[in-house]
Amino acid sequence: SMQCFPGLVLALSSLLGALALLQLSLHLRVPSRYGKHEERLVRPRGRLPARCAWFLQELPSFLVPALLLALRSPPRLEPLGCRLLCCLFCWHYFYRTFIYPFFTRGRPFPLQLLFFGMLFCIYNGFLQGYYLIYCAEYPNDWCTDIRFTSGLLLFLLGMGINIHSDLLLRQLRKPGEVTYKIPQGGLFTYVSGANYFGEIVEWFGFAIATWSLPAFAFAFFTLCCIGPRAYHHHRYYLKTFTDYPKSRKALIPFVF
Ligand code: NDX
Repeated sequence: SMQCFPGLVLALSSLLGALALLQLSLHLRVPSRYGKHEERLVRPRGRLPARCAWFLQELPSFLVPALLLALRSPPRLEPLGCRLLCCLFCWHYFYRTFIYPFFTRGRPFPLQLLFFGMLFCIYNGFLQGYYLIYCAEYPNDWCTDIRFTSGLLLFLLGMGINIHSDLLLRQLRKPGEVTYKIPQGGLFTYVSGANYFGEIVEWFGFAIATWSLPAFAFAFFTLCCIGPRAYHHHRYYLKTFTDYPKSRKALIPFVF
């Protein structure tokens, strides 16, 4: 049966950190080509409806850790800390896989990115699940540790912001519509990338609560992946809408 190989965790986490830097260097100046940043003429074919695409892409991030958990011989997650933390990860991806895609009104998603996105979700789902199920060890009172409690609070706050902002974006369109409008309300009052801000807060909260290398690597990847994207969204809005609110920032309220 499976066991913990600390060297494997270190190697996979380092590679995730390296992917984050690669992502940053590739997409700091040019955004990932999906959604409002896709050049229609360059890749007219090879897209999947947003619903299928987001479902397929995010499914492994739910399935892989859930399978690892189911295959684990009992006691599955002896310390309460590990059990709760693995469930938090699965909970987010349950939302992202089984709820978010069924309500999205997004444009068709490029197949090529879907493929890489899926690979990424398999990789990260395995790393986070494997670490929490086979490697993590917490003292019995981890649930009352300041890292666990503050991290959990940040995670919940970030998730709340992320889901609420996803909802506000969705409501900008009627079913079948594909145009872009100025997002209003919630944290969009302060930033163009409110959903991204929520997601980043969420994964840094998760990293603090698990106090683990894999989770910090993933939080860093999230920052490098959707941080620049928030900036590109912001530039797109400023370019497209002359009446775009001047005081709105790109990602972090009042700061950046
Ligand atoms: N999926 C994470 N890199 C990504 C897919 C692409 O979950 O090879 C990262 C994720 C992947 C990426 C993923 C990883 C890196 C990849 C990349 C492809 C290439 C890249 C694999 C896995 C790669 C290397 C080389 C390093 C390996 O029509 P539309 O779609 O624009 O409509 C949108 C709508 N909307 C509006 N509607 C009306 N008016 C407006 N003004 C509107 N603005 C937007 O709202 C959408 O339907 C919806 C949301 O759009 P948007 O653009 O705000 O968010 P989106 O980027 O689509 O993300 C959706 C949610 C969001 O909550 C976000 O926080 C979360 O997913 N997310 C997204 C990306 C990554 C991620 C989380 C994470 O890293 N944790």
